[in-house]
Amino acid sequence: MEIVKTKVAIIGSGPAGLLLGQLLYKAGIDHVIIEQRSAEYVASRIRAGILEQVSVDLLEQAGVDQNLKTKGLPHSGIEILTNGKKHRVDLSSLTEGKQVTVYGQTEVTKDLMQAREHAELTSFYEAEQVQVDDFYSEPKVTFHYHGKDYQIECDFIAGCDGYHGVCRASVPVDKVKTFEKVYPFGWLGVLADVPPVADELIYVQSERGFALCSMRSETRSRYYLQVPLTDHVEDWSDERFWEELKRRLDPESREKLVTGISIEKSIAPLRSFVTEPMRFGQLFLAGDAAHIVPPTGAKGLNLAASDIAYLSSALVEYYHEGSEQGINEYSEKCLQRVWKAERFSWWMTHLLHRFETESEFDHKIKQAELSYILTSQAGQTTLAENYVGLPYEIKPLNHLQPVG
Ligand code: FAS
Ligand code: PHB
Repeated sequence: MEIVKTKVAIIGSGPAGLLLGQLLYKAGIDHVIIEQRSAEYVASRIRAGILEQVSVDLLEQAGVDQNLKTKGLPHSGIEILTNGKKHRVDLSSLTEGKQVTVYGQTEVTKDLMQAREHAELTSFYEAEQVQVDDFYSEPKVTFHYHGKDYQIECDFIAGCDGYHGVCRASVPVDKVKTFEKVYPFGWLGVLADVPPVADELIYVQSERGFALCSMRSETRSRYYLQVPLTDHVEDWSDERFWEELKRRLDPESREKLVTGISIEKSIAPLRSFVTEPMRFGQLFLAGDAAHIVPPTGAKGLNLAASDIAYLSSALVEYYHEGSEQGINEYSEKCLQRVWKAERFSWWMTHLLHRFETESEFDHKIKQAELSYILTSQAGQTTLAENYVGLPYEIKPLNHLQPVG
């Protein structure tokens, strides 16, 4: 058994784990990352596409914003298409100049992995049989790696291992409460090297169901269609996808749409999920390990970032100032922001998707709500301030050294 001692053991090398690792490195705090998949697999995953301003600021503090600054696309508005008519929500004018940045999660992950490799930090990829133990006393992580058994002895474990990870599953059932809502449809996503249909995102509410026109760059587009949970990706040829998307678009967008061969196509289920609390002794859950949102509000990746802002600040405060205040407040502070993002993501999903079991009255009420939101300054402001991201309640991470 190979024994490794460190301060923080991070389980999972997705955006949450990698960002935490980078912020701990900048604060001079020793840590390791243990990941069950290969580095190639992690770097190839295609998921989110929108970064809140606070997430961009955090990536800048982490010293990994070089590509983001040159390749990210700042967006000051979004379009909502309903009843065949597009309505622009001017995010920036409604939020004193805030905006979002279009920059794929895949790129964020690659930038963080590149920084980690450059700093020659310890990561165990393709770790097997990962287990977390004794996180109420003397935390340990055991796993099998390259033919040897390892035991990490640490002060803290950061459970950044996603919805299906081992950390939340290792908490005694009487210590944890979960809240869940599963939606009766999924999102069929297509990535294609074709120019986006518009300069900004178009969220589509149509009688045939929800659609989303997004992008990754000026030459690469990301589109989604609401599909029944019974659908399989094999049911959807590229041609069928593009024809259905056109049916949900307005005439102008239909005319402008450039179609092409999909380079990625998948169906993701939608759920809302929250774990309370998010701290168990010396084990902290962060990102998808603790919560899931339907992607309609573009919050998943951004919530992972805000958890990591709070957790890295708490750990820096503990090791640099000997204070446990941040650690003790971690769960409550995260959950304040998590539940607001859960509400917003549920609300956007409820408003823009077609629910087969919806009564005609409920449908009329939803149409009236959307019409109010799009024609009222107050209504558009509530949408805008949630979409660009609510502020963190956190003091700046002022213990960070410049990255060498
Ligand atoms: P992740 O799931 O990204 O990373 C967890 C890591 O832990 C993985 O690398 C996993 O291999 C590893 N792991 C799991 N179990 C382990 C174990 N036992 N031992 C070691 N490692 C383990 N969000 C949006 O905002 N917009 C979107 O459009 C969007 N689309 C999505 C599509 C899909 C199919 C999915 C699954 C999610 C999508 N999300 C979207 C949400 C997504 O972006 C997450 O919020 C984001 O990946 C969260 O990052 P992490 O918390 O790091 O979790
Ligand atoms: C994406 O580009 O993948 C994306 C954008 C906005 C969303 C969800 C996904 O709300």
